[in-house]
Amino acid sequence: MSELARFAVRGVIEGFYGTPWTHAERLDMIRFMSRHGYNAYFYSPKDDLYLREKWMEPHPEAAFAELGELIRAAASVDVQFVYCLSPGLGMEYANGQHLELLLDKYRAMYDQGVRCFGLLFDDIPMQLLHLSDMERYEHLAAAHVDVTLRVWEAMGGWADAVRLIVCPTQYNGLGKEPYIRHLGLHLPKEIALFWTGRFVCSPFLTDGDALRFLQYTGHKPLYWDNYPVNDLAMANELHIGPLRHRDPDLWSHSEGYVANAMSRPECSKIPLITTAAYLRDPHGYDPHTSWIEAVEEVAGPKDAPAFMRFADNVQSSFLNESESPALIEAFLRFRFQFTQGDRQAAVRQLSALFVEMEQSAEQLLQGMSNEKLARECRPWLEKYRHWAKVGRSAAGLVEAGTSGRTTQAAYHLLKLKQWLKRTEKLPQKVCGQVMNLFVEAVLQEVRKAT
Ligand code: LTM
Repeated sequence: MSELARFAVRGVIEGFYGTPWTHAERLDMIRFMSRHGYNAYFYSPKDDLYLREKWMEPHPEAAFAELGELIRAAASVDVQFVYCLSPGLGMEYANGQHLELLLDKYRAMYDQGVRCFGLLFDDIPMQLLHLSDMERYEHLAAAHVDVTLRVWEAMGGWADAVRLIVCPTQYNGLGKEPYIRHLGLHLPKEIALFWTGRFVCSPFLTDGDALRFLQYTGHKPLYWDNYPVNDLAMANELHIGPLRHRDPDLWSHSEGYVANAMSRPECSKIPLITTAAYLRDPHGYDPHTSWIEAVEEVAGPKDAPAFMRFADNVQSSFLNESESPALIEAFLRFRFQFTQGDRQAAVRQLSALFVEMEQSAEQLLQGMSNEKLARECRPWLEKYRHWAKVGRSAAGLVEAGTSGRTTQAAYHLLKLKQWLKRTEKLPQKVCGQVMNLFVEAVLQEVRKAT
């Protein structure tokens, strides 16, 4: 790896909607991040009311004390603690008192040792909301520039130098949209701009797009990558697959890279380890190799093989369309052998596949050494176990059907339908459509035969 091929900011943002991490989870995550070469933790859980809806109010005493502890813990392992506020839902940008309240809130954290701040305007309406603002500003971008510059100016008067990062309301696209262009062209380069790439969840982040963003806005983007986050519409997906499709020279065209994590911190560690590998050596990064290493580390050596079998069926996301690749391969082998070769051997292998699937699910559900990982994955592991039951019934049906044992075949058919009904009620995304398609093919054969 070249010494220079390195992202300046290598961050994780607690920036999701949903249950925020606990204090203990944050402390653990900060130590984990430091071990893996991350250098910035962004505190911005959408559901901490005191960052967003109640941004004007001070944090309750206990929460404030915990934030202090986090700031010190981060500093002790060379991780920058970035304190982010999202005032856009209630702030009158033209209101001097509101600005004072915002600065007071930042200042309280500065006094605790924070030297890097986020001013986040994501997920608010694109229009000005208050009459006073409509009278003073031409549009939302003008208001955001004004308030950012006033915050920046005030921070400039503090004894120590600080860094300010802004998340624009329009944080994805090409960079040439009027709002983001106005923001970029009116804010000094020292103020970094978050950008999620072309989309909210961008399947690809490319050098070309980063260069165009610079050209349009005058700023290199600071990537806010919405992976592995799985909030809102993605809540049934478990994003434990490896990071993919981020160009290897992005580090030189950006201010840095920040991964938005899942509300499940232990699960997040798997993709975050792969992301750390990418950030460390973007040219040498191999998603699959890094993924195996990550599972080994988080699940532990005893459970890693079973966990890998499970994980293969929950890796699909906007980064990776491939569903259950190992299962697909096994089904293709089965079909070939069943139609062209030794039918009995084909059925035996199919049965063994589902027995192993069920055993893996049981092992992970009942006795994983990383209990926290098991707890966080439980709904997906349950669905995986259900699919194994469906598969076992299907294999039993094929086996009995091909050897002419009709009573047993009828029994397995009944079981298959029962398990299928139960499985389809579980909303978690496991195996995508692969198991459904397999079962449909089996049922079609049954229909033909009867
Ligand atoms: O992406 C940004 C800048 N903001 C929000 C995040 O808080 C949220 O976690 C992601 C994923 O749903 N999408 C957003 O719009």
